[in-house]
Amino acid sequence: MIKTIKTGILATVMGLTSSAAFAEELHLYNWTDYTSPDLIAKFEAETGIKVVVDTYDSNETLLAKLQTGVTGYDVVFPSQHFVEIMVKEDLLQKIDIKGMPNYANVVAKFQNPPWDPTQEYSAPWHWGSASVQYRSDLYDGTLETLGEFFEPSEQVNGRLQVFKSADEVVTLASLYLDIPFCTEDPQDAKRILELLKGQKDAVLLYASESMTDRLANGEVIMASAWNGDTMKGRLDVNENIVYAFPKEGVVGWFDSIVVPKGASNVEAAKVFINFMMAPENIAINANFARYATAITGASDYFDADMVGAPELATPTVPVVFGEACSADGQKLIERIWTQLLK
Ligand code: N2P
Repeated sequence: MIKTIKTGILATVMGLTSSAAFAEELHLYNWTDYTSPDLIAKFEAETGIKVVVDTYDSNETLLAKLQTGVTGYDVVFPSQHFVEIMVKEDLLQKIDIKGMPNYANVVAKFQNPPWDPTQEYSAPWHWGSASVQYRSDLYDGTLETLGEFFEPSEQVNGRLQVFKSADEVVTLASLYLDIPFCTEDPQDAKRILELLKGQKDAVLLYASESMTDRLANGEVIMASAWNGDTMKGRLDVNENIVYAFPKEGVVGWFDSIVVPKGASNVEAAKVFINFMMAPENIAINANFARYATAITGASDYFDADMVGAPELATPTVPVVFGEACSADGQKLIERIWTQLLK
């Protein structure tokens, strides 16, 4: 191990970045715009492990990939209800997360979370919410209600981007219609589908990537959103991009670090998980992706923009976390989605 670390440090010092310079590799599969290049550089320099990052757009894409069997990925980042689904489907490895030196840094209320009650599979990454964002200089409203998103005004017609994810869209629509998540009632499903079909006429595209670019160039003036991505867009690209906390609420999520079955670099994955539970490391990623953490002391390393950011403020509206649905509930969601996009 000492030899490995030395090799890595030497490689970094000499500016060698080809994989041949590293003794080990780690393949990450993470959401788009969710992995800080500075973080990866620090991890590689400190551990001598070469990191390769590939990206996905939704929990569904990640799940489908894992369901194909061996993927070549060592570490992936599902949201809470998808951790539960993946455990049930036997897609994840048990990892001794609680035995790691940095586990003590996990905020007590986030230890042994409901989706992994003995914390044998998942370590915290970031958490946040899903809602809607808009260009305050191009849109007349303030998104006080989700009705402005699901039953948009003429101004938004053809300038609306919606996530390409049944889970993300159906949960938000359920909040608007006051229908419980994971409903098994076909009448509820019918109401959700009607709402989404009505919205579809105004939708320019369904996609869970590039919302910021399209908002910045004005191609869309309203889009599905995760709070940190909106903050990143506001700071890095256009100051008029606003994250909404509509009165019906926002959808909460908590993303975790897990190791798929079939991963070939499990030891390197463990080093990464322990590394990410150190406050100074997760904070590098928070300063990049603009999301909250579950690690004690991380905020000591936050940059000034993180402090008091409106996107990260505790919302005054309900925050309802997505759940793993029963087979019947899941079937209804899939049926709504297929009918909508056909
Ligand atoms: C990716 C952030 C997505 C997090 N930019 C959604 N759980």
